[in-house]
Amino acid sequence: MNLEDAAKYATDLLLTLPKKTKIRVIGHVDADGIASASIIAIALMRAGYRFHLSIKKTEPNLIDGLLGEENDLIIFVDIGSSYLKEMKKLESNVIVLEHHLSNEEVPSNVMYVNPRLYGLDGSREACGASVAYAFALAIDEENVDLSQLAIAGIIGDRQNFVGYNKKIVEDGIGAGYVEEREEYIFVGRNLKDILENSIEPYFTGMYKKSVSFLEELKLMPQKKFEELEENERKKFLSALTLKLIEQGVKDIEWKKKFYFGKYYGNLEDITSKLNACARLNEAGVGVSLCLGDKKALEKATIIQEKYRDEIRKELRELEKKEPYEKRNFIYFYTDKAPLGGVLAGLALAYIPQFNKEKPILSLAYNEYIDISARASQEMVENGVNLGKALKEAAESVGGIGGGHPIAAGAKIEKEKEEEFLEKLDEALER
Ligand SMILES: [Mn+2]
Repeated sequence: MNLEDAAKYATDLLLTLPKKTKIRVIGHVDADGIASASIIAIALMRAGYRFHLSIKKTEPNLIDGLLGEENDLIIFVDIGSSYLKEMKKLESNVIVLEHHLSNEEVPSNVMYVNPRLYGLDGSREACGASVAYAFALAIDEENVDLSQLAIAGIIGDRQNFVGYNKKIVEDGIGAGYVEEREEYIFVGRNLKDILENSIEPYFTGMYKKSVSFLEELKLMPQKKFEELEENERKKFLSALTLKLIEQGVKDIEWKKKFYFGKYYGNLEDITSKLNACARLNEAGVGVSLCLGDKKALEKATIIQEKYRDEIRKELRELEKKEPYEKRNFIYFYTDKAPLGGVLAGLALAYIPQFNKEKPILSLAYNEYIDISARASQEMVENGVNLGKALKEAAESVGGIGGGHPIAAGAKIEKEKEEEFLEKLDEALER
């Protein structure tokens, strides 16, 4: 059996139900989760079903929260792998469309569709939105336009366009809904804005000296990137390359392959909007955006700007800080828990004193300590597995943890901080 067959079986379960059926959809609160849930929502609407959709965090009482509801079918998408056993408690049939790892037994009321069961790498070759797309396509081949949203999910989870994900792009392009274009990453922005506000890449110190930087190059700050003469563009990009090399950045790319969706425009930008909506507790706006609501697009643009402002503000603070260092990782504290992972990744990539060729952790004090960890691709290739290490270290001090080799998280009691950091150092040593 392959992923498509499994998706087909799952849709058989759905399509035997009458249209009046009460269907519950639960998605995960990130860009992939919102894209996934939206794909399911659109496919259900088109098939004439009514449903109730929520975007949820991974939280201990998620299943208990559904017990009082009367549902005929519950569809979990991009979430659910860690609740399989508990789903026995649900009285309805359940379809789980997932790509996260699980070792739990699947109860008899649950149909579990996960690319990992069919020889695909669930961290690179298929994400939640990919599985949702397979499901939507099995309902009706006309749903091929939803490849646009699937691509947003793939970008959101930073997966590759290989395996099943490759098929999705080919579907989208083949049906005329997706276009691939190589473009400079700075198109549409003026030079001052690029220097001061770009996040990927992030230029350290530039918020104070962008104008003098451009004066030295004899370039007009307000000129748009695409208005530069060829020699000016070369001059600008070589100066920026030099700047990033000074920051210790390894992967420098000024041109990139972008996917454009017929309904959505630049899908990387849509992903960034969905991500901002997820992080700033506005997942509903993200879903409406995917459903094609024009007002939601305006709102999401504002949310995206707000989110980027917050990140830049925090990065400017981090520039002034020194991280703490253990043998096998470095760490820093932040009071912005939802931004922890993003900040760790960006600091690792762009802020010199945070790039010690070791994994990096952010610690945020709440009721508990929320921990986010990031590694580079290179570290993962050399054997680092943050998901495994954080799970082991967190569980050894009574907390929870897990994730992917390159990005993971944990939650521990405040008084366990030192012990956790020691255990993690040991786990990463191995
Ligand atoms: Mn996902």
